[in-house]
Amino acid sequence: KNHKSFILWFTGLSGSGKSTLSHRVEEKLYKMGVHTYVLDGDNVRMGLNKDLGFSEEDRRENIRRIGEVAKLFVDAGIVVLTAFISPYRKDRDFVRGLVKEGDFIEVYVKCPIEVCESRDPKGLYKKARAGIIKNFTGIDDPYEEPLNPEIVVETDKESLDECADKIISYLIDRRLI
Ligand code: GGZ
Repeated sequence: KNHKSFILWFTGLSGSGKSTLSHRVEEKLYKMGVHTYVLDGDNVRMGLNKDLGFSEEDRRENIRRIGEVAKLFVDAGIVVLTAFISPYRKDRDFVRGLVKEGDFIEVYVKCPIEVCESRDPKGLYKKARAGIIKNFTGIDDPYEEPLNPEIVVETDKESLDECADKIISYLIDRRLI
């Protein structure tokens, strides 16, 4: 099926649901015949970016490389979904500037930190509170909320499918898919 290629850039706190949501959106796109690829911590921080940690500079370099890779996927005609905290506005805007106007769609996966912390699937918030992990986003490291994201989903109020459908509708409305 012919479709445009672009980046769906999910940003939000650890435990907000970025990775789960990006994979659900991918599943829906696949069923519509859209060629996609998801970049997330599992396939990027384990490989390409395994030399990087969580300092401000390393997070910037993490996002920069992911942005460059995402751009290559877009060149190849693939819809790329990325799921990284990407806490700094200027780093996200850097990636926005890498691609054509409209090809960077910022999805703010909004969720109160209390809810993310109560989910704590990997026990990382607990470790951050205990001081075992330092510079943890939302605890002792910043998260800069998007000011003008193309899409906002609230994962504490909407179901996974409602969030995914909202994103699909956005893409259909703008004739991107
Ligand atoms: C935030 C951390 C940290 C620190 C390890 N701060 O819930 P997770 O586990 O699976 O997702 C988090 C992931 C964040 O990596 P990103 O590449 O998305 O971050 S960034 O965009 O800021 O570069 C979390 C885990 O790694 N993790 N230490 N200190 N998250």
